[in-house]
Amino acid sequence: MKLIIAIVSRDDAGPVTRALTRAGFGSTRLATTGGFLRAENGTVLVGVDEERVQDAVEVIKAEAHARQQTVPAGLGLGYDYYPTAPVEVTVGGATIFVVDIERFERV
Ligand code: 2BA
Repeated sequence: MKLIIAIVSRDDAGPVTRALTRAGFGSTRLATTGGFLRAENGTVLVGVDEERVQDAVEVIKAEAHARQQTVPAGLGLGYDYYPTAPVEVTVGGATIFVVDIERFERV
């Protein structure tokens, strides 16, 4: 058993979880905040048998889209870095981690 942790844009979190449900995967959506932009994003947890990991990742990929996001001038980004002009960064489609699950139970 594996746990997929997929960080997606807030706007994509709903479509991702709906598509996972349609494809027969259980999922949980958490409201999270990115450390760099400090903007709300979404984290989707999917517990899945090892042989279905790639199928679930493909579903997530199909629904999670890359976006350009602007970091406003003057926003403190850590390390004493305060950009003096707006900075464009590409966010997503999805940041995906796949981790081993030692034990899975529904009680
Ligand atoms: P944020 O931390 O808000 O990062 C948003 C975007 O800002 C990143 O998009 C990347 O394009 C840029 N960025 C992040 N850190 C940067 C830095 N030190 N210098 C310059 N640009 C930087 P993505 O890479 O697609 O990441 C989207 C979100 O995924 C992140 O939002 C964060 O919530 C999560 N994430 C990304 N890498 C992670 C990691 N190694 N561990 C945990 N969460 C991660």
